[in-house]
Amino acid sequence: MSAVRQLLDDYEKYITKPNTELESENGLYSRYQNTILDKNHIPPFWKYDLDASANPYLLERLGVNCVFNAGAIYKDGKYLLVARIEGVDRKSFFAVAESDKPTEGFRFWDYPIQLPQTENPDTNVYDMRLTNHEDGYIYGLFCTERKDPAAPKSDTSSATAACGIVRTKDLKNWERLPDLKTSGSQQRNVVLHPEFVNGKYALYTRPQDGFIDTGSGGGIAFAYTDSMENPVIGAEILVDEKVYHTIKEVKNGQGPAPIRTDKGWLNVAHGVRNTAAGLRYVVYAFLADKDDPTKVIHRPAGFLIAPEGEERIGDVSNVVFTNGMIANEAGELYIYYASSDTRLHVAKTTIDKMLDYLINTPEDDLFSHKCVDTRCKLISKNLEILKAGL
Ligand code: M1P
Repeated sequence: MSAVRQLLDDYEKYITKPNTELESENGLYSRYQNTILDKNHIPPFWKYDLDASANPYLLERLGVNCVFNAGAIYKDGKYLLVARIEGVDRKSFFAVAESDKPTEGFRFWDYPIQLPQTENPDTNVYDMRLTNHEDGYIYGLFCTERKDPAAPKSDTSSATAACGIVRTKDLKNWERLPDLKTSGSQQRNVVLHPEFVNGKYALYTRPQDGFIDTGSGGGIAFAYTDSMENPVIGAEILVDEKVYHTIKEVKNGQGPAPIRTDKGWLNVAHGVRNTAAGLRYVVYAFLADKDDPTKVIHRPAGFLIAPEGEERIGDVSNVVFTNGMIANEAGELYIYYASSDTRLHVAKTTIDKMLDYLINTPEDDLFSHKCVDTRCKLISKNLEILKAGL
């Protein structure tokens, strides 16, 4: 068999291997044995020059480092992910991967997305959130990163983050809109709400003072714009603030666009805390009022998903991050989460289970002694039940 044939066969075998649901550790969701997307899902013809005369040693010419943080959408019975792919040159870009199934068989379309540019080209782009908006478009909001123009010449690492915007109807033809104009100096993790609110487009924002530090930016906020062709937001209303000694004490950010349920808006986000080993990113959830998405009505304490086992290790270790989830007609919910900025996984649950979790899990008591009181109440209730006999 030729070396090229071998490459193509290995790739085909890898991307079509079945995935196994693992036993749930908490009753709420289950993980899967294999990753959904990683660098081995990249088609060989994106990396190698397959012309034997130009590449006699069959070397990779354009390597890929990792595949992670993916936006997600369910369209015409297909599960579609817009993944963040990072080349070995550190530049991230987007590509669509498609499957008939939510947990396996994702295959990238032949070409990555060739993102139209504004007059101020993006140096780097990442973390697209897809929103199927009631205006009829699918919007993709992502972080566009550029060199900080205010940095001194010798500083070749300071950057600025802003929200780039594209829209499409088919994920093939993308229209670039102007970047979001906000009063704060930087923005990341901006997400479009799927419905008009008070007749306006509504956005989840995450104002931040610096590129990494959110500083005075207090958490996930909510803001309005009259149009997406001229996206300008005014006041940012704090929806879910960062809080001392919680899983979101350093910063947080909206995950995918929230899902409307009969009990309210189901939101999934990421929270970041500090440790001696650096920042730790976890995924958490909250429920907002169905008539007022700015009003959080349930905040279960702690994380929903935290990095486990091999998920802990990667280019940026101790991180799980999500910007994509899909609810299907069967009421199943798939949360696509990446680990350690390296690979993409899926967690499977249902809308009903998530609502039960959101509504009935106690909120964070914020003090150890109060958390112990809450736990003791549960223990004494359970001991009564056990004493009475099962
Ligand atoms: O490295 C972890 C994550 O860091 C950023 O998230 P945040 O803006 O909340 O710090 C993003 O760059 C994200 O892509 C990355 O996964």
